[in-house]
Amino acid sequence: MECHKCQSQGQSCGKKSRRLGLFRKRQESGNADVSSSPPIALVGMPNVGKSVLFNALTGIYVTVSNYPGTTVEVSRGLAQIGEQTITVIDTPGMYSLLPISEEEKVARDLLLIEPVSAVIHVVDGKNLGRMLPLIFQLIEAGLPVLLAVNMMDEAHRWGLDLRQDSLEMELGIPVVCMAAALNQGIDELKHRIAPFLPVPVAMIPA
Ligand SMILES: Nc1nc2c(ncn2[C@@H]2O[C@H](COP(=O)(O)OP(=O)(O)OP(=O)(O)O)[C@@H](O)[C@H]2O)c(=O)[nH]1
Ligand SMILES: [Mg+2]
Repeated sequence: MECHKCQSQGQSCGKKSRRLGLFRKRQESGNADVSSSPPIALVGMPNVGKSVLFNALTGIYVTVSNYPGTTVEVSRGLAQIGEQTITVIDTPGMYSLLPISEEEKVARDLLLIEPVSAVIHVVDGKNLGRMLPLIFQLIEAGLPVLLAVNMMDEAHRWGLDLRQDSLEMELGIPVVCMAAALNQGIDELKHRIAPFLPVPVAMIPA
């Protein structure tokens, strides 16, 4: 996989992605958890752009570690959302909250066992219908979900458009259209995440 950062700047440095350990510096597990707020989790089906979005949201340092008791790698990094620095977790691709593979089980456990401030469900804007069952499962599970409709650059090329307001009304959750690989929609996504985060203690009036 090529370096997403350079692709998003319209260049190609020829580097391979962080997943191969060459793009970002690895740290020992735990160093990135400077935020006291529960993390934000990126979830969604395989190949929808979760890791590209993770790279766009997080800084230089990420931790990559095996989920306890498994061989499944989970990346954690820090994102600046408004005043807060918060941990973001990039989860393995999942089709359903009812897991079949080990990867899906890890993604499910990351969502349901530990508290999360927000869940960003990343979907492919070209195949929204296919993604709907998981959207409903996440909402029904009572998770604090935002929908990131990614790959809208390709969707537009296919002549598809999305009525963001209508979708928000129908689903009752925030919806952001984006193209993470082109760095489009990242700021709006951060803006929509902010209300999900606990107010930092220092900002609560005495
Ligand atoms: N055109 C376009 N391609 C994108 C966009 N976001 C991601 N991609 C491409 O989609 C492919 C998959 O991206 P990943 O970030 O690896 O997807 P993922 O969801 O992390 O996949 P898994 O880790 O396998 O679950 C890559 O080739 C990306 O370059 C986008 O907004 N537009
Ligand atoms: Mg990924």
